Amino acid sequence: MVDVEGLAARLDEAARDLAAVPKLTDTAPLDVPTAYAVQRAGIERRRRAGERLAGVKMGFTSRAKMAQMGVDDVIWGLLTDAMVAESSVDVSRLIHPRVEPEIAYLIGREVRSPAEVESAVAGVAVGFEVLDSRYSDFKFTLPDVIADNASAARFGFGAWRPPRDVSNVGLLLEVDGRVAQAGSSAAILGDPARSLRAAARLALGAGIALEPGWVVLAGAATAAVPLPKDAHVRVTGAGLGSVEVTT
Ligand code: OOG
Ligand code: MG
Repeated sequence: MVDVEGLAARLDEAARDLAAVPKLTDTAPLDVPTAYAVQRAGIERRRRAGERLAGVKMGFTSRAKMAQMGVDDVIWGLLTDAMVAESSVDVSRLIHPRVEPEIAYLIGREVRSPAEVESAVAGVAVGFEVLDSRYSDFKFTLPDVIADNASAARFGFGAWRPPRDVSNVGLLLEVDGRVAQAGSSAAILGDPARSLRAAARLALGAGIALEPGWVVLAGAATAAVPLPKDAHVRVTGAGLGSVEVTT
C-alpha cells in the first residue's frame, strides 16, 4: 500500500523548506492513478490551508517539453489562487524555478461537460508558467511529476482578449531583453484548443467542473528556461500582446 497522504506531505514540506527531495518512485511503487491521488491529496492540503482552486494546467502538450523532460504523455494539474503571480515572483521562495510561455484561457461559466468548454471561454491571453519541481535536479518519471502537481508553482497572464483562433500564435520568451525561446502555439497538440478540451475532460473525469474565473494553461510550446533572481521576463504572443514579470 502506498501512503498517499505521506507522499503528499513530503512534497509539501519540500516546497515549504525549499529542499528538493529524491523522486518518490525511488522508494514507492507509484503508478499513474496513485500519482494523481497524491496530487489530489496535495491540493486538499492547500485547500485546508486556505487556498482556492483557480484553474487547470496541462503539461507535456508539446514535443519540445516532452523532449526536455524525457516523458511522453500529457498530464494535468490544478492551479490555486496562491500561485497567481501579478508583476513579480519572489524566487527566494522557490527551489530551482524555470519559466515557460503559455497560452491561457479564461473560463466564463461553469463547464459541466467537455463539449461545453469552448463555448464557455470568455477570453484568451498570452501567459507564463513558473515551474518548480520539488525533486532533486528537476528529474522525475511520469508518475513523480504527476504526484508533484505537474511542477506547478506560479502563473500569470496578459490582458484577456476576446476568444479567437489561437492555433498558430508566434510565442517569444525573453529574459533580460534576450530571446530565450521562440515557438508557435501550433506546437501545443497542433492547436491549444485540443489541450483546452482535454483539460475539461480530465478535470470532469476527476469530478472537478471548471468554474467561472478559472484559468486553463494549455501547456508550453517551448522548453522552459531557468528563472534567476533579478530577472525581467517578457512573453509575447503575436496578436495577443505580452505579459511581463520580474523576480
Ligand atoms: C512539468 C510541467 C510541464 C508544460 O507546460 O508542459 C508543463 C515540468 O516540465 O516540470 O507545465
Ligand atoms: Mg506549463
